[in-house]
Amino acid sequence: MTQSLAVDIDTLRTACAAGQPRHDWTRAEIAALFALPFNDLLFLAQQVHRTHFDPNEVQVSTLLSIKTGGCPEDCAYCPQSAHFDTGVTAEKLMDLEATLAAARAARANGASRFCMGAAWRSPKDRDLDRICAMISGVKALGLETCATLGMLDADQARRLREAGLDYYNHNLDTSPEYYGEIISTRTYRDRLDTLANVRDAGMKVCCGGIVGLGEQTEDRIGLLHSLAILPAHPESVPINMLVQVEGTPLQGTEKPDGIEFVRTIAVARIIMPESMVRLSAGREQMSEELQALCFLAGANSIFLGDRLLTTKNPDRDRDAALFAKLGLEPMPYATAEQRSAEAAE
Ligand code: SAM
Ligand code: DTB
Ligand code: SF4
Repeated sequence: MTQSLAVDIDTLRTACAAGQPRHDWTRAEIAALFALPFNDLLFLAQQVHRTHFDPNEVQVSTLLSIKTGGCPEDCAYCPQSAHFDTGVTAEKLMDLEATLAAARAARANGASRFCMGAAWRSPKDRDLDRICAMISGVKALGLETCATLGMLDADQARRLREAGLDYYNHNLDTSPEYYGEIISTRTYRDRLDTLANVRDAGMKVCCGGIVGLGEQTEDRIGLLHSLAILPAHPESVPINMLVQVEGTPLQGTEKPDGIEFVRTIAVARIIMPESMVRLSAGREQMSEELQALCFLAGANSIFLGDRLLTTKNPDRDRDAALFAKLGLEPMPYATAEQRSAEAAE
């Protein structure tokens, strides 16, 4: 018997609404979700969201650039690449005390997770001692730890895990087909290999992508498909809206439609029902209404604090006002920790 490639959307909707994770998604199914009438898509995303999460809680992470600029990679979106003149100057790895002071401030401001980012292709073994000390120090403050340091081999991943690293962020960014248009200094396979090393070392995965790279809907489908067919769904899925930075090749790229962005969030929520979906970079440029639609579509995590790595994020007062208007609460640390423990079982 030949199998039909056509997707029966009513059957798919009924199956999705139950909120059970699957790893055998086809691109055709994901495309069918993208093509749903907007109201139907958001309703389905809310149904799925409510099977696993309190719809009024948002997990809050704070980001710190511990090693800024001078990166040898050529990611066309990134202000930290040494290939482009963006005005970001290369700095050395931050010292331990300054990092811990930033983590204490983040905790005081309600963050449950502290994410340390470095503009590296991959960490040098000589830097890992200080990185491991930072991780242990942040963990001792009672925060979840996350790092994004570029590619890792199996041994580096193991060392980070032993130091207490909970999450590793490593994005696929876009579809496998479009990847080569954006980055030439590494491959999709390299990214998947690092993700496997992170998993094998026992860490949780934070992996997502960017909307606004000049990609087509097909590439957003390809990105979400690559994430959803991983052996385990990433526990965190950051969806970034490109922050356009003067000097990068993508400066001036046509901005994607906000509704397309919301659709991307909603489909991520539906196909990875147990993951935290992070409304990540780009909030500074978004209206309150667009952010509210993203939360309605199932986003339940943000970066809080007036800086991302090198670009602006909304300041705390603006986010506090938005949370108050929408009746949102920061996810208590205990809940975030408990969810992480459950996911690890
Ligand atoms: N160098 C490491 C790496 O690439 O994995 C870690 C830091 S890198 C800045 C982390 C992620 O930030 C990238 O994978 C990309 O998804 C996101 N990013 C970088 N520049 C961005 C921009 N201008 N707008 C939106 N997201 C961006
Ligand atoms: C992610 O997906 N987005 C964050 C975090 N992971 C490391 C980084 C956004 C960077 C935006 C550009 C900048 O501030 O330099
Ligand atoms: Fe380097 Fe990461 Fe920026 Fe790419 S995204 S240039 S790897 S810091």
